[in-house]
Amino acid sequence: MAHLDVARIQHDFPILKQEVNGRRLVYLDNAATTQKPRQVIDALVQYYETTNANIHRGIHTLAVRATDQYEAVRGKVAAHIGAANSADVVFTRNTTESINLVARAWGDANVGEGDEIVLSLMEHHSNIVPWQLLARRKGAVLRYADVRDDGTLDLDSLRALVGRRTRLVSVVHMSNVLGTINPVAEIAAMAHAQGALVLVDGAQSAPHVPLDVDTLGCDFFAFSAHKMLGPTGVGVLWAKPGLLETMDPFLGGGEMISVVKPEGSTWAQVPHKFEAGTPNIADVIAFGAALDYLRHLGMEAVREHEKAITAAAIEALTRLPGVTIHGPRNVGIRGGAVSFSVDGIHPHDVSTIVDSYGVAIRAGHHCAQLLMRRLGVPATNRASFYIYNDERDLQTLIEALRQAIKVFTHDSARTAV
Ligand code: C6P
Repeated sequence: MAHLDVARIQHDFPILKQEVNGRRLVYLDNAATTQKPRQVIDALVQYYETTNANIHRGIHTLAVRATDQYEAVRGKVAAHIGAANSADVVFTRNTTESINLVARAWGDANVGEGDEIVLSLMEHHSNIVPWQLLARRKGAVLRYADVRDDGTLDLDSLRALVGRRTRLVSVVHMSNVLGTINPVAEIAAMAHAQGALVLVDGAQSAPHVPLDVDTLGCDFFAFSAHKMLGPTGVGVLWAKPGLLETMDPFLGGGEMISVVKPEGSTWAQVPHKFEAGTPNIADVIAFGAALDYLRHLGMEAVREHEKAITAAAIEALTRLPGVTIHGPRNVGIRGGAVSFSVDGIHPHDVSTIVDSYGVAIRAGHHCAQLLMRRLGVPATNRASFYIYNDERDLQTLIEALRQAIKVFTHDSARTAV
């Protein structure tokens, strides 16, 4: 795992210095949200101590400074995803809001009765429920592509669903449960051949893999700052050049208008048309520090580090008795969210026991109930890795799991007697 200087990175994360339950904190719930480096925390404090002002309104010095800093982050976001034009980047609250924005502002105008939206069974609820609401409003139909037993998306099933009535194909780039990275470019070509647009839920890919929206070929790309070292409360929606201009606003109010008259209003230029009201200025600016941090590390190095630790995790978990991994084994087609079940132990119990060793993992349905049903499990455990996790973290997890298995095997043997 020589791709990143992990010891140095760990030093940047104040939260990792603490003990939890008397043990060194091992934070392996990065798919839920990542920790924040000192640089991001400092950016927040510095903004409030030196700059705080509302943006795009005042012409006083602080207002101009805040506006410049906020707008500069739009450019950093564009660079992170390989977008040519920062005006195609809209700030939202999170991935969920970005997808809802598309469902309302694009969906209401472009999806009608009997039209179809194609999703997959590995979607997060954020990429299901907004489309269910749209389908209910419009009388549209949702179709779900299957997931193969090996945790990859069944492309044949997807191909069979995409047709003349398809208006949108909306898929996750990297599954938050299986870790699977979907072949988005291939899916986009398939959808475009039928005249459908493509939304990619990049909540789990934007933090972990080098991105280029042109190469992905999608029309919309959505993600959250808090899963990539940034603060909570900031999301991104990117749209292909020209697309936002064709869409109606999502929310109405200040900031998003050009002229307001009693009989109606005209809209501000994009992206401001989609940023109604005072935005989350401080957190967007601190997100800029997170993007700087990742740029300095290099996303190629981030990806290589995660491939190495994920491969080691899969190997170590496979060797534990009674552990089943859900998702592909090949780290070339997957990221670092590793879900697993332990025979005879409820995921919540596993999580509670490893927590007593200072290890934070997630247990539950991971907001992916359709996938849980497809996997035939009510819930899973999930360890998810990031730039500050190392071999020692992995060994602590494995040791804690070994103890959990021992406790439960011992207990059930006692009960049987
Ligand atoms: N997944 C997890 O623990 P928000 O909450 O809007 O920032 O992100 C939603 C979201 C959308 N798509 C995918 C693929 C995601 O993983 C998430 C968030 C977290 O897996 C919280 S449920």
